[in-house]
Amino acid sequence: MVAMGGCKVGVGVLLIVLFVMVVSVDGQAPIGPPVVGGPAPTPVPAPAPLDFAPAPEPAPLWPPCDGVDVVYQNTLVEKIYPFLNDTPWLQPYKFSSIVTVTNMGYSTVEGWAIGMNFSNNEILVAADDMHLEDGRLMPVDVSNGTILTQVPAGILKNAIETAGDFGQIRKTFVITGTEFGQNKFSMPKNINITQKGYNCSIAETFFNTTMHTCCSEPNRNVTLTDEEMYLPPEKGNFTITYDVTQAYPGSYLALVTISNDSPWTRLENWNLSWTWQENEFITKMLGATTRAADLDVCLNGLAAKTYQQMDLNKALSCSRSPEIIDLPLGRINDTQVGGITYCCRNGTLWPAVLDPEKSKSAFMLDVMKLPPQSSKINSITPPGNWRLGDGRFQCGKPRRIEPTIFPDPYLSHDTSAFKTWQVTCNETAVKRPRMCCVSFSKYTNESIVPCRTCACGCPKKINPVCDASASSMLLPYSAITTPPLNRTPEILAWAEMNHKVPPNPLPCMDYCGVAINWHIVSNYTGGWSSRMTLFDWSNKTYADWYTVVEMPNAYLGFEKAYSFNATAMPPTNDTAPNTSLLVTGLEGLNYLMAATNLSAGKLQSVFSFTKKTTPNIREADFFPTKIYFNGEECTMPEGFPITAAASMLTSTVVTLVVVVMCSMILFL
Ligand SMILES: *[C@@H]1O[C@H](CO)[C@@H](O)[C@H](O)[C@H]1NC(C)=O
Ligand SMILES: *[C@@H]1O[C@H](CO)[C@@H](O)[C@H](O)[C@H]1NC(C)=O
Ligand SMILES: *[C@@H]1O[C@H](CO)[C@@H](O)[C@H](O)[C@H]1NC(C)=O
Ligand SMILES: *[C@@H]1O[C@H](CO)[C@@H](O)[C@H](O)[C@H]1NC(C)=O
Ligand SMILES: *[C@@H]1O[C@H](CO)[C@@H](O)[C@H](O)[C@H]1NC(C)=O
Ligand SMILES: *[C@@H]1O[C@H](CO)[C@@H](O)[C@H](O)[C@H]1NC(C)=O
Ligand SMILES: *[C@@H]1O[C@H](CO)[C@@H](O)[C@H](O)[C@H]1NC(C)=O
Ligand SMILES: *[C@@H]1O[C@H](CO)[C@@H](O)[C@H](O)[C@H]1NC(C)=O
Ligand SMILES: *[C@@H]1O[C@H](CO)[C@@H](O)[C@H](O)[C@H]1NC(C)=O
Ligand SMILES: *[C@@H]1O[C@H](CO)[C@@H](O)[C@H](O)[C@H]1NC(C)=O
Ligand SMILES: *[C@@H]1O[C@H](CO)[C@@H](O)[C@H](O)[C@H]1NC(C)=O
Ligand SMILES: CC(=O)N[C@H]1CO[C@H](CO)[C@@H](O)[C@@H]1O
Repeated sequence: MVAMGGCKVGVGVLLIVLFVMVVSVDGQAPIGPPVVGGPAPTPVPAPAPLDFAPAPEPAPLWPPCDGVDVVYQNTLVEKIYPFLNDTPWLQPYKFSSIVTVTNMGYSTVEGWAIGMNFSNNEILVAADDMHLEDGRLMPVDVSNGTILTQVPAGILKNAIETAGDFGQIRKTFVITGTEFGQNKFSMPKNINITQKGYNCSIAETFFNTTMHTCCSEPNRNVTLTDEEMYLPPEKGNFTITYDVTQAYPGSYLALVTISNDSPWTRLENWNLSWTWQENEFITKMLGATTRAADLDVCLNGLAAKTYQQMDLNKALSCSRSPEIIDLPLGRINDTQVGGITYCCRNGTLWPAVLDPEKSKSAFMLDVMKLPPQSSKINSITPPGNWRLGDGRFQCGKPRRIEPTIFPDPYLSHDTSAFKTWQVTCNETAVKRPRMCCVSFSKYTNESIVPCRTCACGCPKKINPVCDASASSMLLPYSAITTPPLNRTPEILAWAEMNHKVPPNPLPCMDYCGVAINWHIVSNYTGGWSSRMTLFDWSNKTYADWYTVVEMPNAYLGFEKAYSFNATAMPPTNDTAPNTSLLVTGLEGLNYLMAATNLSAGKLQSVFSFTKKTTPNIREADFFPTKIYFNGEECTMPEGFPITAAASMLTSTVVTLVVVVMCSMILFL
């Protein structure tokens, strides 16, 4: 019995020892690492796995994100006054958290916003430079969730574009707020970004204080700059850029720049109009203004309902298709209405070849958005149906291009527009009446090949009746200073002298405001010279006139102009040869005056050419193929003054004539 009893005790001791051993193993478990195979996370909440080097210890908490990675990390929960010991569920606590958004995808994310769902009656008190997307001001009750966004709209560039520069691909901000009844951890129920097309995983919580989600991109194409979004810029006669420089939830600032890229067109009194696509309206404009305010559109419409706090009587234009005009030169330094680089040109846009400084016009506008667009910072629709000038130009649709970079002269970093669109406008081929014509003459001929009949269009009813389709009749050179409509007696006398029977009715006149005569003054062995005379028969004075004289085969021999400033017209591309002279008035001769008392406003200069560089120059090459006056093409005459007489003269006679003519010209 005793032996048996001793045996029982021995088993009992063994069991106890075993039990103690088991207990001690269990007891160690919470302190040591959980045996799940593989290394364990450290108790310190780890940030997002930003290090792509071979995984060191500790292992990442979540796999690397392939889109936008969002981490919410609660850093502080602290009891604050009043202390409510009897009703702990009403006790207020301060909480503070760090939110980190990192773009780990291929695409650039623009105008992003972050959504957070709270559950403890949170009141948001501060969030660094983040703002509520709905425009409410902090402190604000966010118990039903909230969307925070950067104002002006922020951009998270992609790592590929920036070589992984965290300064550009990541945004970190701290939120601070108050919550009730929860005294350990303050976590939202969910967190994600609201970017259209992105798909966020359900947010997971780690160590009670860190929440993470990964929002994958709409598509994962490898693109350096978003090719689907940005179109290559186009060239046109006029290029307009619409740069959204700053975007806010209900409004945005846009900089509009019109560039004259045409070879020789000058646009005067420009006006620009477009049609808003989402009922936007303009509250303010710098560097330009609108013709009509149309405030009733705002006051009686959606704008008045949406912006009840705003005095809409102060809006600049509520028109759906505002018409925008330039400001006078004197406003350039006026910071109230002007003060924009390239603004206030009195509506004149010069071709860049004549003056690159004056070939651009810019203005800035403050655009208010209306629902449903107004709540979304990222949702910006550029205006459509663009129209420039007087119908001469046809404008295309706005095309999204890569945001414009604005060089910063003071800071080391340039700034970029938030979004940029481009519109090109081309001169239409539609025929308009010309405003100028050209006549040719030559020292060997006494008559002029005059401007064409109805060169600038004929009025419907002309008294006395004339023939609008007949060829124009030769003029004696002396008639060139007679007003075109008074030339009939001279034309008839000249016809009689030359034994020609004039047609009945006579051909009509040219009806051009500006007539240009190209006269060959001399032709000798080594060179030749010509004289260009501009006549203004209209009542309009042309300030800062310019002409383009196209002479493809004579251009190379050009030496100098005496009273005008003639320079090479830059060719349209690098491979095209120079063919034209750009002619402007020298100081004091830059006004082509209106006609007075039956005499024309007149300017003239002699041009000299050498034959050295153009040995094979033919007779017709002495005359321009085209002339443009102030960018407008002139009607050329029907033929050249060609006579056999010239070739019969001996070169000594020619030289003599040259000397005589040249001295005459000097005294003209
Ligand atoms: C939250 O939603 C409820 C139900 O829709 C509503 O009654 C309450 O006013 C909302 N609270 C806030 C602060 O918006
Ligand atoms: C973000 O969360 C809200 C509510 O939790 C949900 O309605 C929305 O679809 C989510 N967005 C994305 C992109 O997952
Ligand atoms: C880019 O992604 C879209 C949608 O996933 C797909 O349709 C398209 O073919 C892709 N393009 C390239 C170049 O891979
Ligand atoms: C308009 O642009 C086209 C091509 O850009 C050019 O060939 C043409 O000469 C331009 N016309 C004028 C009048 O500027
Ligand atoms: C504007 O200011 C600039 C520089 O201060 C000055 O040169 C220019 O004459 C001013 N223009 C006008 C129209 O006041
Ligand atoms: C501005 O343009 C208007 C209209 O074309 C013109 O009458 C005025 O003389 C111009 N002013 C200046 C300073 O050029
Ligand atoms: C203007 O001309 C350019 C070049 O010829 C072309 O690329 C552009 O699409 C044209 N724009 C319009 C509005 O026709
Ligand atoms: C200039 O002439 C045009 C027609 O040729 C006329 O309509 C206009 O009234 C005239 N202007 C002045 C100021 O005389
Ligand atoms: C002539 O015109 C050219 C180009 O427009 C300009 O650079 C130059 O200064 C002018 N010369 C004179 C004497 O006005
Ligand atoms: C350059 O201009 C010439 C003449 O206008 C044209 O024939 C040629 O095709 C142009 N070359 C290019 C590369 O645009
Ligand atoms: C200029 O003179 C040459 C002979 O020296 C002749 O061949 C040529 O046709 C003349 N040109 C004109 C426009 O008279
Ligand atoms: C202190 C505290 O509430 N800790 C919790 C952290 O989260 C785990 C689950 O992941 C809970 O079991 C703990 O109670």
